[in-house]
Formats: sequence, structure tokens, C-alpha cells
Amino acid sequence: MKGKIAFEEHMAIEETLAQTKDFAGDSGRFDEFSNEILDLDELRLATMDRTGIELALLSLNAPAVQAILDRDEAVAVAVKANKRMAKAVNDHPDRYRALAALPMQDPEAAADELKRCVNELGFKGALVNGFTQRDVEDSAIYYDVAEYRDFWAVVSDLDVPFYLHPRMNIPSQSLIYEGHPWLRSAPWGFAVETSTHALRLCGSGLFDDFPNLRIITGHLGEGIPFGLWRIDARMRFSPRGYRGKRPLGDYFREHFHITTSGNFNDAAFRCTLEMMGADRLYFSADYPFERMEDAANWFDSTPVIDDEQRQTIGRENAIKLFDLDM
Ligand code: GRE
Ligand code: ZN
Repeated sequence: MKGKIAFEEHMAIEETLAQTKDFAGDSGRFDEFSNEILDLDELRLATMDRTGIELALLSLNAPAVQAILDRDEAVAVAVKANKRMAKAVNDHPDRYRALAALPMQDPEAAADELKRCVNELGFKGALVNGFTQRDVEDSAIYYDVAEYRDFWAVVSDLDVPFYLHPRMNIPSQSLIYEGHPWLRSAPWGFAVETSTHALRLCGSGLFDDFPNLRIITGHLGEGIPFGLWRIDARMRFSPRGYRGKRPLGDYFREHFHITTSGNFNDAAFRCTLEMMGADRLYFSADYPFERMEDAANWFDSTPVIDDEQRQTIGRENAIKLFDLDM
């Protein structure tokens, strides 16, 4: 399919590149991977051309800003990354838009940077890599807590989507993975971490306060669509501490938007489609952690959807979600 729009497509800057080294595959591949994640010109555009991706919304790699302990440094790195993305959009206005990196260490600074990116640079939303650390390594702050309500008010006012992207949990919260480092990372731990954060948002009353908030999760919803019925079923018996006014599934179906990034599987896609509906699903690749070719070859031929739904999920839904001028 031509004309696809993808929006979990990562770039890096010098300051954040090294963090991706462990994820690039064997060490021999890091040079190639570095080229791919740093390049925002011919290499990436040629791959998009080959795979029918017309437009990519760029975002910074993970965990990047969210793992910086010092507030001022976090602001500086976010600003620098956003500047790089703004340049790419400016250089290739038909091929790129951008999602802002945000210094969540300081909710007010994060809100200000989002305002600046949206109002002055034309960014289409934010992509944040899970919880933020702050001041000390052993910290993990989730965005359902009270100090982020004013931040969410700004997201709501701007009316732009917020992509909640995975990161790895901190060691002190990873005892369950002891002796199995692979479990802590992209194959499993990313989804546990990110889905739990998403459920915290749902259970905090956030969406009662801000009924227009739109949260995006990748990887076909980080496992939540598969578990959604059971969450609501069991919540009737153990709702302790749940602060939403309505069943959790209502919030998830109304406020969450889900991409195919890095999860190119018919069975999981069928489940997500059935739980969320075709108007909540979007194509994305997760380049360069995934190959655009793998994402596109699967999406373009999956028998789970017909060609009309392929247009909707591959393109039209994204135009609406981000109010794109195309
Ligand atoms: C991602 O961006 O989704 C990602 C990483 C690192 C490893 C795998 C992966 O940031 O999917
Ligand atoms: Zn990603």
C-alpha cells in the first residue's frame, strides 16, 4: 500500500545514541544501526519510498530524556532533539512531522516545551519514554501522580496526542527478572512497564478530569487489549484504590490509540482490532529497531483487514488523529 503514515519512527542525537547500543543486535551491527537512527535524509527516505511510507512522524529514541537525572540537562537535551526534528521537517516537509521530546522531570518545563513545539514549530504531539527518573538513579515517577495534573491540562488545551513509549524499568523494581536480563527488555519487560503505566493513567481519574486526552501506545497496545475483558471482570471484586468513575475498559477504548509498531502478527492484530475497532488502530513500524520492510510487508498483505480498512488504518486514521494537512 502506498501513502502509509507511520509514527513510532525514531531518531537520535549524539547525546542519546549510545543508549541504543544494547538494542541494536550484535556489536557488528551498531555502525549500521547508528547510521539509520541518525540519518534523516536519503537513507531513511529511500527506505520509506521502498515500503510505501509517505510520511513519518519522528520521535527521539528511548529512554533518552526520561533517564537524565539533572533537570536542566533534561531540558537542554529535549530542546536539542526537538530542534533536530524541526530541521528535518523543514528540510523534507512532504515526508516528516515530529513528536516532541519532553523533560518530564519538571512538569512545568515539559508543558512549556510542548507548547513551544506545537505552537511555534508545528509539532503534532509528544512522545515520552515512560516514567521519568529525577535527581537520583533509583527513582521512577509516573504521570498519574498529582504533580502532573497541570501538565495534562496543557496537553488537553493543545488537544494533541501523547505517545506513551516503552522504556526499561529501574533495577530496584526489576527483581522479578533476576537472572533473566532478556525478560527485562523489549521482548517482555517493555510491555509490562508501559501497560502498567497506561493502566495507572486509566485508574487515576485522569480521563474524568480531561475528557479529550488522547494517549497512543505502540506494539498493538502492549498486551492490554488481550487482557481488557478480564481487567474489568475482576475489578468488580477487587477495585481497591481505583479512582476512575467508569469501568477501566471504557477509558481505554475511548482515550487510547494503538499502533502496529514492532508487532506484526495476525492473531494479535485480530484481537486488537476486535477489542478497539478499526478507528483506533494505526500503522507504524518502530524503525530502526524494526525493519520498515517487515512492518510494511506484513501490513500490506495481512488478511485480517480488507483493502478499505488498510487505507483507514494505514493512513486515514493518522490524518484525523494528528489533524494532518494532507
Ligand atoms: C523501541 O523503540 O520500541 C525499542 C527500543 C529498544 C529496543 C526495542 C524497541 O527503544 O522496540
Ligand atoms: Zn519505539
